[in-house]
Amino acid sequence: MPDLGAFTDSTDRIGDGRALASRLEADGYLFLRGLLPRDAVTTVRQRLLARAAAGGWLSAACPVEAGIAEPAAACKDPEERYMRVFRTMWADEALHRLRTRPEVLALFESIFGEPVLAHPMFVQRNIFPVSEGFDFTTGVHQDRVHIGGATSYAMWVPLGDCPLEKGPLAVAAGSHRDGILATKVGSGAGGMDIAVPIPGTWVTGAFEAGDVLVFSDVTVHRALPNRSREIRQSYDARYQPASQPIADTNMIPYAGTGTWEEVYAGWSSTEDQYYWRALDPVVVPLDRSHYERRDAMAFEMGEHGDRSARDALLRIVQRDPVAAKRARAAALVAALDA
Ligand SMILES: O=C(O)CCC(=O)C(=O)O
Repeated sequence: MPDLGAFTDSTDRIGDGRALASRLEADGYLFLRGLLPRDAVTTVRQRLLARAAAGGWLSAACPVEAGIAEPAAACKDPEERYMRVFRTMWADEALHRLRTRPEVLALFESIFGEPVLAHPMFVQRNIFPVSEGFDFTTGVHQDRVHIGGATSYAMWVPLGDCPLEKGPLAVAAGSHRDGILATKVGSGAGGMDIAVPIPGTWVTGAFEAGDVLVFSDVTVHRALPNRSREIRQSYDARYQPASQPIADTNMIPYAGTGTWEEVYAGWSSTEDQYYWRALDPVVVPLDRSHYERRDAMAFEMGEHGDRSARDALLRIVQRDPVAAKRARAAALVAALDA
């Protein structure tokens, strides 16, 4: 682990909400071993691997349960060849239920001292190994600018064991104390990079199935490169006190996976569907000011032929609600690629 320290293990604080909250407040993260039952996690892993195999993502020479990637199939969100397989994974009912297991809700309720809202939207990631022509390692970022709403906390969960070479998450401990850091157009999450020196101390660790990492929406984090032969599968879900506002973008299914009706269509039971309705969340518009700044910068850079604006422009094409903006960004991407 060159340049990276080891996570502080907070497992012995589970059940003591005050102790967990004070560690979270001090370090900006909690590393908890065995919060989830190993077999619940590995069951979801097998379900998703079956879909990965059906989609041609896994080496035909190895057993499906080994999760060995087929290098020629390497793809990433939001390419259509990724989305074709991913859509079926994101809709998996056992995956959805893992996020709202009693152990998880009890953990956050003990920290918040009130009922917890698990965000309906969450991310499931399938990271192919790094190769000469492929690298989809998550760059350095904070979540707040993308998640909005009131303060929320992510839980990052690898679906299976995740040794260091398979690319687990790393956090900059203490980086949350500086709040939202300035961003600039870049190739990081959402076409943005952090524009200032990263505060705090980088830490990481090897995960076993069932281990989880909790961190605040202003804790700076990134992934390590996946240098294994396996696809690194994980999910990151977000949680907040149920009384606090949530941004509208967290109330809909992950981009490109359809409507809730479509997501739920293949489920064997209606249990846990629309679970958030009982909490009657206060929904507010996403604060788009960070994206607006990124977009103004990206348009100007794109118009000057600066290719480093390409990721941000693509993001506008994929996700911006305004059609005219999407068209302007698409024209600039085409011009940069010409
Ligand atoms: O899993 C990854 O590669 C990135 C996860 C992440 O950025 C997050 O949980 O916010």
